[in-house]
Amino acid sequence: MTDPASPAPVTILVPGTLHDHAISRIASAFRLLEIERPDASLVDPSDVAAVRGIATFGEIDAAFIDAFPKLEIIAKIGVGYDSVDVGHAAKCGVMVTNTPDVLTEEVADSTVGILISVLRELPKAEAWLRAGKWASQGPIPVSPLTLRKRSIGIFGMGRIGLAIAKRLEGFGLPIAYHNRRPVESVGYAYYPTLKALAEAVDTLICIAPGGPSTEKAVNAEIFAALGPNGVFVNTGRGSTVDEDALAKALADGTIAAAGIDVFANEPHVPQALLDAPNAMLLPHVASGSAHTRQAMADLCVDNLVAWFSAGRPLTPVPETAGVRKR
Ligand code: NAP
Ligand code: 8YV
Repeated sequence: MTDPASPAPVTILVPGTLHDHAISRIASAFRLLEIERPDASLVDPSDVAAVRGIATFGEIDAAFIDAFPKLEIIAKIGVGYDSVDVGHAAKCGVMVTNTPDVLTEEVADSTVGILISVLRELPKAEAWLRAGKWASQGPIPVSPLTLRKRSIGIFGMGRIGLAIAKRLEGFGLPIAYHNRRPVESVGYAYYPTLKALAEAVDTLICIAPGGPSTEKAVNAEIFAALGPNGVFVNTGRGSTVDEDALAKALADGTIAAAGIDVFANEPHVPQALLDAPNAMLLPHVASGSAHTRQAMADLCVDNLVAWFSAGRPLTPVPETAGVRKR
């Protein structure tokens, strides 16, 4: 693709791995420049001034943004964009886009699946069968926990939180939530603090964004409030949880069990969580079906195409919604 205002093909930089479908669409619509990781020294000096867009799955910091004087847009695959220094991008007049909505139902499905798997110990039951214990020892002991009669607390009643709530409402369970502000259109019980929510429920689902405002918000105090019948599920961000406090709460019975899809320092998982038999741990898979990842890849590239052809992306993040094409 060339910009109507300048005849040279637009160069899009991809630092690190990206979805194959996004790569092939970028390569056919733009000039694709790939580097192994977001390190500006890996870009040939003759290409630095050509880079006008970045497409990424991962981290983009202020120094990387500063390295490209003609950078106009960072298109993130994923709805969460805590890995991008969006404040710096906004200050530099660089647009940032994400991929909301197209993954909402998938992530909500996965979250409910994780909750039920944790409660009914489905991974342990499968391991029992595969180890031949069903034949040699008989039925696996019944699961101590159940979804029945649980009360659900959702930390982050946004697009995905609402989709999770609707599903669990269909299971006949009471729903409450915590956000910084109540959502006018929903009738679920609102708690102005996370602690008050944790005290009121026995099942806490975190689907809030990462970043400074939620850093370690789920900590020892919250686990104590959730209590010994408490179950914690996190499909939001790992940075939102004090992982040491979680491991301790699982080990000493402060809470009963957890299902964790996201970690503070991915792909590294704390040993204390790996050692917890009452934790189900997943490698950040909540949006990870071929169908949904392709939709995310398409929206990422559609944002680039819309920016360079019409000067307006489809899904800007709120912090850069006011950035205009120079
Ligand atoms: P969203 O529509 O923006 O919803 C986020 C919700 O969190 C909002 O209701 C917001 O309400 C609340 N929130 C934000 N900061 C908060 C704070 N400091 N304290 C309390 N509540 C806060 O986003 P979404 O599309 O539902 O996505 C949510 C997050 O899910 C993403 O940011 C991402 O981290 C995670 N995610 C994970 C996966 C995965 O694969 N595991 C996949 C997709 C998304 P207020 O602004 O009123 O506080
Ligand atoms: C992605 C996610 O797997 O959308 C998000 O915020 O966490 C997931 O859907 C992740 O963004 C891939 O980088």
